[in-house]
Amino acid sequence: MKLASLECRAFDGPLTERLLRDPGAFGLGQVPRHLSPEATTKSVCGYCATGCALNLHLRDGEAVNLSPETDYPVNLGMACPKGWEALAALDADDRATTPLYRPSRGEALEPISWTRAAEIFCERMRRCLDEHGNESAAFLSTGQICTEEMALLGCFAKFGMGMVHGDGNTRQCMATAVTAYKESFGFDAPPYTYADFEQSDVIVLVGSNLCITHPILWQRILRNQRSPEVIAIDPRATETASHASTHLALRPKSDLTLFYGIAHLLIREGWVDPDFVDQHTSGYEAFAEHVSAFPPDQVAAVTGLSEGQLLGLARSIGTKERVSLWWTMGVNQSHEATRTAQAIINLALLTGNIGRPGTGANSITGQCNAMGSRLFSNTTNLLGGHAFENAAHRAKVAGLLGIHEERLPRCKSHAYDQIIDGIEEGSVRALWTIATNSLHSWGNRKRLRGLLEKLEFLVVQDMYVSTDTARCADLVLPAAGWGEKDGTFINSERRIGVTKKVRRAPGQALADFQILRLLAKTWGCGSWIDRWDSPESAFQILKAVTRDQPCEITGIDGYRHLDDAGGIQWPYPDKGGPSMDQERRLFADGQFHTEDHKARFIYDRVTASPEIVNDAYPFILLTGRGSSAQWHTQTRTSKSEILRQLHPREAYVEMHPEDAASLGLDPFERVRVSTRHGQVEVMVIQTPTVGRGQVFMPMHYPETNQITHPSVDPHSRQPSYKATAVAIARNG
Ligand SMILES: Nc1nc2c(c(=O)[nH]1)N[C@H]1C(S)=C(S)[C@@H](COP(=O)(O)OP(=O)(O)OC[C@H]3O[C@@H](n4cnc5c(=O)[nH]c(N)nc54)[C@H](O)[C@@H]3O)O[C@H]1N2
Ligand SMILES: Nc1nc2c(c(=O)[nH]1)N[C@H]1C(S)=C(S)[C@@H](COP(=O)(O)OP(=O)(O)OC[C@H]3O[C@@H](n4cnc5c(=O)[nH]c(N)nc54)[C@H](O)[C@@H]3O)O[C@H]1N2
Ligand code: SF4
Ligand SMILES: [Mo]
Repeated sequence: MKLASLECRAFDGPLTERLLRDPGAFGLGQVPRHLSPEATTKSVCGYCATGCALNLHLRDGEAVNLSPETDYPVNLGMACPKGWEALAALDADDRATTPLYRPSRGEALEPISWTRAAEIFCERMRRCLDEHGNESAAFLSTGQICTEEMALLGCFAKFGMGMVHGDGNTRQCMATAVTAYKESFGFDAPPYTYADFEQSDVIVLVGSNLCITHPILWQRILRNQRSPEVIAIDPRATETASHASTHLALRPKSDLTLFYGIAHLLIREGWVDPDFVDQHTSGYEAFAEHVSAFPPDQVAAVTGLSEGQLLGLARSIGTKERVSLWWTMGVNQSHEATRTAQAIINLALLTGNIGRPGTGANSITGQCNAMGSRLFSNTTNLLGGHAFENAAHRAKVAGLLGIHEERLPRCKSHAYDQIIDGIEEGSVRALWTIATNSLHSWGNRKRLRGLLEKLEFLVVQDMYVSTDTARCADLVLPAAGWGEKDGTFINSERRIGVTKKVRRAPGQALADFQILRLLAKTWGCGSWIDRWDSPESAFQILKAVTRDQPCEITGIDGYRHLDDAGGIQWPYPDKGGPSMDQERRLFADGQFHTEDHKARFIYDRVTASPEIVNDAYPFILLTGRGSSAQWHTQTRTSKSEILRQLHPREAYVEMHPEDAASLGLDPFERVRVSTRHGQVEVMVIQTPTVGRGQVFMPMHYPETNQITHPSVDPHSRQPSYKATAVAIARNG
């Protein structure tokens, strides 16, 4: 098959492709001639989890320009538009430059000093916790700050302040993959390395629009010399699907049935790897029995795919030597997300596609440090992938941190949705958000706005004062952003890389690490905090915590080692391991992290989506990313003139032309999109890339989450953002 690059989409494709190929045409990548090579430093990008290394070109110690690093195993000299424009987010009029406080509701935010801000934070949080108990204050953090920062946040909030509940935006993003891996493999361990994209014969992308969400990983697929078959499973004909060899446009939320049906066919046709199943898995017999109830005719009726398409997919997965299965938000954000992710894992287990080059059941991560938050945020897991519920784990972590064991909670936090519900019920009275813009990114915004207003105390720690959430805050803590601080990120393939300070933060803005230290000192946490005196000393503490864990990194000396090695994938124990190569995958020995070292087949009954389509709400609304140039709630990407050229300015809904015709809609007409949760007015774009009966809205515009709702998967509690029943009507 000949793989083309991305060029299909009116807004995004051609310009992005040009930018990837010829950044100079956009005025990018021009290294000022007077700069010597010594004035360049390497730093990992702070947007997506691909984890590209960028060279920052410095003048008088401040970055003036950047270009992608050629000698880094991730991006090999490439960067996507956001990476190229990473510095643009730093120079903006709406940067938060001083702490701000709202003495009482209805009054304006007023500038205050850091000393006063820390005092107010501590006084009000302490009063809340003292009067209403440890569950009355909570934090919501992120996958977009450095590992050292998120670890310090979790330690200070939980062990210092005594909070029980803290979660992050990673709940909206990766919770499903975490839960699925933990149950199936015994540890949250995405097994792959990016080289697997280049070494597969078959690449199955499920609910992943790689071309625009991880453009550099798509470029890695283009480098595959084995003429791979690329199969995109997505209800929409996305940029990725239109460049794949095969696009399977299944009905939204029919993935679980599809994958049980494929397992049925693999078993029926004898396309399983009996040795692998026998030696390295448990639960096969019962799983085979379960999927016997998913014959192709029934699966075809549910998914909308033909029996021929089902057999074709099964044949590709079952008969080719190296098959890798990748998934992202089309899977993770669903009402039965965890079981769907595990149904994908089951296909890899059935066919022995794990631990070899070009294979794997591979969750692709979203944010630059979502992987760091999975292991070190102290929310669902205790630091280092430990369990709050496990007494031996608590003793180990407390001992290494120099904290009394009794200060460690014995249960994991409430999830994001439970924290929000807690505000409604009155059990949560104070909330601290760090590097997440909840009021834009969480579903059913109208309800959330009311709840944020109901809080007694809302603290927002962000780079900008203008975010939807910051505007509601009682206290704004101004944060330095990517490029203005040091630390590490962990990318999708478990590679730890260093990100560096190449700019001074504006005004009095401080790195999150420094903000947290100031708050912890003011709180009076005790002497343990003294050891967290710099990001690199924090890294040394975290290293020690990982000993004897599957994610052990005791063999990494420090930042210099990481930089020289081109990043290092976990595990990297000081006692060495089976492979210490630059590109490493897990489970080559077939030994998983469960008690019997076998991976588990996990399955369940198929359930109906909670959002029912009916005459009043006849369309299914899918949401997701709209272009490679837009990042989430756009607080950062909207600052770049170049990125703004690469996407539509205002919110829009994509609709199939025949559906639009049946409603009598004109091209680009403004329409009313209503759901059971709210209504908005946006422009309609007619395109056959969405199926009949479906519509699509990118999440980057505030309108989208005014009408979605965060119903969650029961196992991961990750919201199902990609299936809301909607009605579309002419405006007026
Ligand atoms: N440019 C850009 N890149 C980003 C981000 C960004 O904001 N902008 N965000 C980053 C983050 S945090 C994340 S998590 C990733 C997300 O990366 P992706 O998951 O690739 O992005 P999405 O567009 O959210 O969703 C992917 C696809 O899921 C499909 N989908 C919807 N419902 C279903 C379904 O029922 N079944 C299947 N099989 N597919 C379905 C959608 O049509 C969509 O094309 O991107 C990361 N990269
Ligand atoms: N409908 C719908 N909703 C979705 C999704 C979807 O597909 N559909 N996807 C979900 C997913 S996968 C994700 S990951 C979330 C993302 O949702 P959010 O996390 O809310 O999105 P961002 O815009 O990335 O917000 C990050 C915030 O942190 C600030 N910031 C950036 N760097 C720093 C820093 O270093 N320090 C501090 N303190 N602040 C910083 C930014 O200015 C910004 O306000 O959205 C989710 N919401
Ligand atoms: S692909 Fe991701 S990590 Fe690489 S430059 Fe783009 S945003 Fe940055
Ligand atoms: Mo995400």
